[in-house]
Amino acid sequence: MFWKRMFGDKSAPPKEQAEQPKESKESGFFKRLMGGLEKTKKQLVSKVEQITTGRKIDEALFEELEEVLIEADCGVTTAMYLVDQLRERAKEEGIVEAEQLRELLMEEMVALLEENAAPLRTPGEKPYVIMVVGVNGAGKTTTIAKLAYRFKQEGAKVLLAAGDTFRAGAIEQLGVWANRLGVELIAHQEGSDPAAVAFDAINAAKARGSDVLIIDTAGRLQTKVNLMSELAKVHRVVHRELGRDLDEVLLVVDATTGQNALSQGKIFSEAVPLTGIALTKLDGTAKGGIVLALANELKLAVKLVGVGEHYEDLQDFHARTFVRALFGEEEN
Ligand SMILES: Nc1nc2c(ncn2[C@@H]2O[C@H](COP(=O)(O)OP(=O)(O)OP(=O)(O)O)[C@@H](O)[C@H]2O)c(=O)[nH]1
Ligand SMILES: [Mg+2]
Repeated sequence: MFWKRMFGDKSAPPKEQAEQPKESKESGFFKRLMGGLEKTKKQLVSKVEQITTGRKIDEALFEELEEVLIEADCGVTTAMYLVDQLRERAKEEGIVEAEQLRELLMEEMVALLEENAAPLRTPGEKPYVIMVVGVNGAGKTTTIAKLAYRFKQEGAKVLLAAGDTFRAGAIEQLGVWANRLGVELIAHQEGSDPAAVAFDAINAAKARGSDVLIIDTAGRLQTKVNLMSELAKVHRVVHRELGRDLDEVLLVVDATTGQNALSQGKIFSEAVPLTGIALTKLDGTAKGGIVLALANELKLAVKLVGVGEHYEDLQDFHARTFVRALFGEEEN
């Protein structure tokens, strides 16, 4: 596993986890992903099927396809790109039946996503530090809990930093997760300086020999300049105390927000050096096409996807698995 590769299997995962047969767990993951993508599937794949059934390829068809992709929030640029690819390949490969475009569309989606994909960085030095940023309510704190759960299962010693000192109840929320998951927490008073929390957290992680430190931050609209510079300051302090780059600076994006996600990606990456995206709430949206827009237009790797509120509902993003799940095809 990710963690053991780096630091060795020094503490065995809890029994109940170890006893789960691996195979059923993995196909369970796939089913959950598929279930989570149900709405996007209806919006996108079912419509692609409708317009391509029993039809010959013509220009009107390509235009309809483009519209379907835009409605599923792939974004105009990306929808046009994908349809252009299809047009070209249909011509090159002499395809006339519209139904054959489905397979090509899947291939093109996978290619686009793979080009910009990357897994979570492999741990180098201890502590492995993840800073989590994003707009209000995107799912940052929940994603942190899910990550903490995962690292703990892998035998890592996890420390969380309650860097959202702004929203009432935010510190308690992370505290409840820390308790439930049995991981440590660094927290100050509500209203205190988030950079000071981060400072303490880094030094506590070093002193306590934590394997992983995950830093929560307050939700902020990307348009609020002062809040964005506060975020840059928190990052600067962490970077300085750590004496190297953070392992991950993850932008958490709510998949239901649609095209605004592109503006979030652009502006947050001007404030802090984003290393990837965690896309949440894919289970509640018909607009999962945003994954394609983010990869294509921002060149930011979607690394994780959230498909539910439970702490197990976080998955590594795999382009091929994602597209297969979207099209409702079990992997072989
Ligand atoms: N369905 C679903 N809900 C999610 C997912 N991720 C988070 N949520 C829910 O989204 C809501 C907001 O989640 P939080 O983790 O508190 O979001 P946040 O970004 O920390 O919010 P602020 O700290 O207020 O900015 C909660 O009700 C979560 O349960 C997901 O993948 N699927
Ligand atoms: Mg939060």
